[in-house]
Amino acid sequence: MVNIEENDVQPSAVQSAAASEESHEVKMSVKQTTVEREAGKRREKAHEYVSHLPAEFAVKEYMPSQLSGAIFCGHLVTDLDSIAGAIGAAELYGGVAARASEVNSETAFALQYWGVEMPRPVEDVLVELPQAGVCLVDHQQTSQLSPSIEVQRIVGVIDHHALQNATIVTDMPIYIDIRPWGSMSSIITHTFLTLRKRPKRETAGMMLCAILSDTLNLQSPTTTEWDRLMVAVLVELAGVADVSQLASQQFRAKSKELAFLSSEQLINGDQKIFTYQTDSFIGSVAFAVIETTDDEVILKRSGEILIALGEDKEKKGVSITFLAVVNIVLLKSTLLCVGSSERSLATAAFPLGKFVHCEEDETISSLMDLGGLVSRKKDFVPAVSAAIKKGWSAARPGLVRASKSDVFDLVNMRDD
Ligand SMILES: [Mn+2]
Repeated sequence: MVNIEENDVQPSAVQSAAASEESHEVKMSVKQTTVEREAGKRREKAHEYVSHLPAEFAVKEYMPSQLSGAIFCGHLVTDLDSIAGAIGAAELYGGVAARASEVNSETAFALQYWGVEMPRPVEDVLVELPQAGVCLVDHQQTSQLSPSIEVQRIVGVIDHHALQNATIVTDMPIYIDIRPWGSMSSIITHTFLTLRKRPKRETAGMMLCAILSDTLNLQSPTTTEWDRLMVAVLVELAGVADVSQLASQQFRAKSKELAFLSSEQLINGDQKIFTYQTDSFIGSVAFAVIETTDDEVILKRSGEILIALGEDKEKKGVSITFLAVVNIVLLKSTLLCVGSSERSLATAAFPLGKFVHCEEDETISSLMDLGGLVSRKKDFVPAVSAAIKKGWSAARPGLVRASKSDVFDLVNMRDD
């Protein structure tokens, strides 16, 4: 039984490990990155876990039999956590990894870096294995589910997202493992450890990259102690000498493709829609996020992107549309507000936000500097929801101002 406590790293051991390491370090003045520091602090603990893994696998803990031989598949508009998690879970439980869409440039980088074969499209795998069940990874909402997957075939869910009212509904009990951690790949890594199984080096590498991606190098507010510990474990299992270098290569790969994307593709790469019903506001808020190492490249195109945002808003019939450009190195964000409703809601939601000059758009301020807010799940959507809860109302005909603004009901609110 692996028993992990959140604060059981001995301070003295940390200091002496750090001291002996520094004495062998040539560049002593180099400032440690968050990942280096956090992984370094947990190196001994991670080594302890890894060194206790037996050479041969023996089943001692619960092994869900329905996942054996299953197809593991992540969400639509797939990302690295969905792909790495599917690969890790397929290896762990003995099944086949599949993908719900084409992969992004960050995922392609990780697959190439670790020499891992691209999972095949889920549509093909479902036909080839007509008897196999499906285990959803990194999602459980019907809106993120590949339309090729029949709900009756779902035998499991491994995820780290909120359960809201678009969650799948099944006739039979299924295997569920949902934990409030920063990355689904952290859950799979932890299960490898509790089942005393060692992932292949390249699988460990994929899961490491996925945790770095989902937690923005362990710096996102969604990061938990478990994510930090699993990163340290995977650094050892994958034999990564310089995790910061790997992270920066990966984040560069992630940003590279953005330059070639149209405004429409940028908006739809990672957009989620939240529906609200309060006394003062009934409607939906689309919230798109672009994570990049170079936000200037995107912000230079803000005029063109704002026009596309307006068209996208009309096409989807949403009340409000936001796009946040997140600099994942400097950990700061800029919010694009397409119209007066957006500016009004942004002002209510982000009182510390500052409207900044936009060259393309001199008459109205459309860009808001959000400072150090970076997470849709923890920063952006809670602030927007709170403003709506407090009685913010869209200045639009057909919407009645609240008489009782404290009555608040969220309908179909989705999360990262
Ligand atoms: Mn994820």
